[in-house]
Amino acid sequence: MAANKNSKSSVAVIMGSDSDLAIMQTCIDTLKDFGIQPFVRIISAHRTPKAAAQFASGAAKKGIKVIIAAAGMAAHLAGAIAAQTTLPVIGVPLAAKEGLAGLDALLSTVQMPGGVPVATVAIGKAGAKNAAVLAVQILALSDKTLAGKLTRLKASQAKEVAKKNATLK
Ligand code: RP5
Repeated sequence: MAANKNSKSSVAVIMGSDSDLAIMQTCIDTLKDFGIQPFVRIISAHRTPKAAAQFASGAAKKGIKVIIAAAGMAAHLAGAIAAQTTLPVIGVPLAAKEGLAGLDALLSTVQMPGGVPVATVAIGKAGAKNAAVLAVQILALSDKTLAGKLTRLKASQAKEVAKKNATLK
């Protein structure tokens, strides 16, 4: 898997199961496109609750600035992490094989009680990509190089749409 042992990563990407990796690879690859090597781990709120609490409470000390947490089904991972840290947490709801097409995970991730936010993105691949871009946007507030890369991403997306539009008859 794309995990690395670099404890200096500014972004952590954690997921509830290896079955989430196929989708979350998009998130990892997008971060790498911005030059960010994420700290990647499989941690489950339900199957490894102690590891989840330990990771969340120690993340800031490791130098992590943003945590992306993805899970399917009763997706409590992002919320459980947010409960233990003041770092921004981005939740990615996933459509698990035995789940309810991701709607179960979406509601479990987004419906946090007041005072414990999880910035929740869309279900699946688009959400996985947006989680990475949102993490970069947070980091770019104090990083001009990342801010420049974001500006270039927006410009290339606009160019892409214009190109598609131009091919319409
Ligand atoms: C969640 O349960 C995981 O995030 C995964 O999306 C789902 C199913 O996990 P597996 O049974 O495939 O390991 O905790």
